[in-house]
Amino acid sequence: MKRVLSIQDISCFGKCSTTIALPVISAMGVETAILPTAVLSTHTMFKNFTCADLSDQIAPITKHWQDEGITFDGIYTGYLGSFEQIEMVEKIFDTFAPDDKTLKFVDPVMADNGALYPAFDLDYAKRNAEFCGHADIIVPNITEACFMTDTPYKADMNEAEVKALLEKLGKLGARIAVLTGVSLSDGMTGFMGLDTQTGEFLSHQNPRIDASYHGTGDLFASACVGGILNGLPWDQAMAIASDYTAETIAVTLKDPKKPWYGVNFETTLPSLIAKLTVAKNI
Ligand code: PXL
Repeated sequence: MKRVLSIQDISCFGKCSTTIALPVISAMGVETAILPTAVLSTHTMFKNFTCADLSDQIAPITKHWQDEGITFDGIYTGYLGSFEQIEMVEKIFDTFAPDDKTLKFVDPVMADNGALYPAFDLDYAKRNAEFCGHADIIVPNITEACFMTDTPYKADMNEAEVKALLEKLGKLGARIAVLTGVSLSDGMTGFMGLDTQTGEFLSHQNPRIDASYHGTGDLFASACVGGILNGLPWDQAMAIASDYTAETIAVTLKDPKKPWYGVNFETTLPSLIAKLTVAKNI
């Protein structure tokens, strides 16, 4: 069984980051270890959330893993809280992913809809850009990509603009640069990625649903990581992840008791596994 390490916060209530990565990747048949970077009472869309930074736990935890000879087939990072934590994760890459056998998958969570999240500033975005250079695959949304590449933000970029942004992202150093939240035609949304080794652009679109839910970026990224560690090519893993995320948003919207703080990803997990099974048997 493949084994992945997910490095991000635990938002105890609210469905995002670790509380999505752990169930989704595990359900895809990949052993999932976690390194929590902070514990929050809820995610940051709630008011008055508590937050305990766990930076001082990172070195002792990873030292213990080293002593135990623990290894990973992939490392997936999401929401990180500080410059210090980015530096710690770079060291974890050096220690636990010293060669290109271990997948380094970075979702540089820090912004959306044209704005940085309140905890972050432009210097943090630049630091994240440098960090992305250490990854194999990066999956920023358009806002994050713009902040990392000094590109003016535009909500609706056309295909040529998306490709130009991907070229700039590719120069950060990751082999595969993927932009999420890309709309290539009216009423559709999805991703477009660039394989910097072949120069090939690949994209996938789903019907756009006008609802914005917390945690859907984490859902997409987690399903991508699960698919890739199941041996699927990155673009196929991402197409399945994109279909799963779109289906989950649609199902959530139909729920009369739908929670405002997150999506019903639990309901659609069987469908994700079915998509994965079909893809693996082709
Ligand atoms: O879904 C990304 C995410 C993860 N963790 C925390 C967040 C966010 C997005 O805002 O606040 C704590």
